[in-house]
Amino acid sequence: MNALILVDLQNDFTPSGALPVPEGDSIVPLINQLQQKFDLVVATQDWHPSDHQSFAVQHEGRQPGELIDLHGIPQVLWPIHCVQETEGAQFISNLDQSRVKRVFRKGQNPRIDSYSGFFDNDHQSSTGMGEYLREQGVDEVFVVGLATDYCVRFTAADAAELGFRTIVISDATRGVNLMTGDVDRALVALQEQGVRILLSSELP
Ligand code: VGL
Ligand code: ZN
Repeated sequence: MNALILVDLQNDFTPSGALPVPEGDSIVPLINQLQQKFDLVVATQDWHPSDHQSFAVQHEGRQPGELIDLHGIPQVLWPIHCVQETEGAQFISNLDQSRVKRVFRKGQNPRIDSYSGFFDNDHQSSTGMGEYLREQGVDEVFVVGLATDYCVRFTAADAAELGFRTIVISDATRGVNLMTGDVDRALVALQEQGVRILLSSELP
C-alpha cells in the first residue's frame, strides 16, 4: 500500500506569502492530478505559535536567513509565517483536499522547529504520522510539496529512516534556494540516503 504525503501546501509558501517559495503555487494543479494515483493521501501543515523561536523577530538584531544556535540545534531564522489560525497557514485554495484523510500539524512547540512531518528537529517528539501510516498498512510513500530544501527534504529523510520505501516526485516540489544549489544538494543528499527521485511522468 502506498501513500502520497502533501507537504506544507500553504499560502505563506506561495510567491505572495510571508516566506515565498518561487513558483510555490505552480505545482498545485499537478498535485491535484497525482492524488488519484495513490491508495492514501495525507498532508502536513506548518502550524506555529506567534512567538515561535524560528522567527527572526524573536531574536534581537537578527534577520531572516541568518543561522543561529537554538537550544543546541542549528536554526535558520525565518520571517513570521504559518501562524496558527491565520490565512497564511491555510492550505492553498485550489488544492484539492477531498482525498486528504489526515492532516499532521507540526512546529507547534515554540522552542524548536519541525521541518519533517514526522518529528521535531531534535527527533524527540512525533506528530503521529509514522504510526498512522504503519497502522494503515503503508510501506511506500511519495513526497510532494514545499519546500524541497527544507520540509520536503526532512520529511522524506525521516520516512526513509523509518523504513518506508520513499520516493520524492521532484517536479511536484519547489524550493526556497536561500543559497544557489540548495535544492539540487537536498535531492542528492536524499538519493545518498536511499530515497528515489522521480519525475511525475515516470510514475505508472
Ligand atoms: C518550511 C521553513 C520554515 C517548509 C517551513 O515548509 O519547508 N521552511 N518552515
Ligand atoms: Zn515553519
